[in-house]
Amino acid sequence: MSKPIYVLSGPNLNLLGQREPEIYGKETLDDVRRACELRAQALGRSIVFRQSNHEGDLIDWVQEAREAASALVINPAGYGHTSVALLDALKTLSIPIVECHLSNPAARETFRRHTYVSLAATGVVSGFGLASYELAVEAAAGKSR
Ligand code: CA2
Repeated sequence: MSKPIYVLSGPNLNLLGQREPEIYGKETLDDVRRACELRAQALGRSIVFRQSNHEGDLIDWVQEAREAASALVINPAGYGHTSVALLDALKTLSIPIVECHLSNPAARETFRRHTYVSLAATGVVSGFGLASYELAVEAAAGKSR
């Protein structure tokens, strides 16, 4: 049995479905969790799905994933654009890392064009709403065992 794929979401994503549906979609984070579980199950894999508004929680979970996960999917949200500490944690992993965004940050404000997380990511999925997470889980499963 493989280790689970960790699926981590950063700040404000707990509000998904309640604000700015034209950018982030109308689904809630619980809908995203269910979709990821189903996609992982179809691939014979499992997930650990967590969200936090706190940078330190995300860093602790990335460190946990070093031993406990087969691959990591992360939507770092705003911290992707700001957090060298999160990048440093990600760089300690030797498992595949898939960066995931609901929107396409490259098509938005210029400050969203750079993410520190991309420097550690195996690949990036952006712009497909909830399906970005499903595709990211699929990519993570395909890159790990
Ligand atoms: O498109 C994404 O998934 C982002 O990671 C979302 C971040 C943003 O800072 C990134 O540039 C792109 C923002 C998440 C905010 O989440 C909200 C959810 C519901 C309502 C308002 C914000």
